[in-house]
Amino acid sequence: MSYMPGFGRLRTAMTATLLALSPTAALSQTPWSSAGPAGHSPMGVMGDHTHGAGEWMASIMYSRVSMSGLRDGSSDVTTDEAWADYRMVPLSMEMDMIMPHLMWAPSDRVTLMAMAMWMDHRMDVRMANDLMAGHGGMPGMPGMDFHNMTHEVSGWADTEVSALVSVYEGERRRSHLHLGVGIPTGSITASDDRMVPEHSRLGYPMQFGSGSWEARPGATFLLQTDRVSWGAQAVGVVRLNENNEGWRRGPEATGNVWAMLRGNAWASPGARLALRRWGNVSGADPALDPTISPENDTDLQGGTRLSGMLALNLQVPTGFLRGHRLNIEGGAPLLESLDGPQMSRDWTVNVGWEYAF
Ligand SMILES: [Cu+2]
Repeated sequence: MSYMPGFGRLRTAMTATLLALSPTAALSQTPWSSAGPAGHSPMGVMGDHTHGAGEWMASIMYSRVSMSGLRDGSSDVTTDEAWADYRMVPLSMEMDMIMPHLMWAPSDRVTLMAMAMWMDHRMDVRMANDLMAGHGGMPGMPGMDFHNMTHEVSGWADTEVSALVSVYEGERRRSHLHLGVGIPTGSITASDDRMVPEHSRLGYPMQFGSGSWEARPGATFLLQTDRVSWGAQAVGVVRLNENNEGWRRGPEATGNVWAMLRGNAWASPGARLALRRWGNVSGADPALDPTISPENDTDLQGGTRLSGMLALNLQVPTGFLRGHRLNIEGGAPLLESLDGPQMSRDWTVNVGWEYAF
């Protein structure tokens, strides 16, 4: 057709116009990719990625948090100092969580997610002898007006269902919004019947649930280079109603920034910074006397914590276990400021298995 002057130019212009209008024009960009061990965030970040239409992912995470000692602001408070003001003082606490987690994408744009949490909390406390019920109680130490005991509670905590909606895709980057709802499936009336009935209910940190319906909005931004998968995420929790016991947990905000090294088909080491701020309780549970323990005081529940975590994501690239992921991370607070006396965190470990199909 080169003998027709002008046609070539016309054809070039038409092709360029068609390309610009076509939805496949975006394919000339390199999309962000969830493939490989660096394609997922460190284990403790939820809703970091979305799935393609029709894809499912099953996951289960085990998490342990270890806490000990008390803190007011960023200063330590000793057990004896707190004992001067209270008749029950927390000494240490271990929290185990098992979280089954299911994702399903009805379309490329929307991924639905459901997460349940089974928890076990064990808290050692120093307790005044007169808080102990007469029957079957542990006797106090001779000559002491207190003894130590362990409160243990286990059960299901609150459940989350959410939609992750893709809002932007560009050259090796993408972002999605989180539209989450917290369902109050966790107990807010856990108690220890070894204590006198009027004080047997356990404090706010030992209750698994919020007892409230919750809005959990958020946003995630992902960016890849040849060497690194970067991510940033902000998620909030707002309790929408006062619970049946007359109180409401304060709002929470969590910000995460992470980086996972790319380039190996099996393993990706990485790191994350997590900043969390959570508010005090409003209202109050009349069964919790704040003069007995800081755990019962609605004004001693809030705080801010910046944690540093090291992560290792593993994925099986071939064979019959192809696509299975095992992610591990662990870390500790770098900065912690608490409305206290409140128990201080020592370390956290998250281990999880994930499989998309
Ligand atoms: Cu997934």
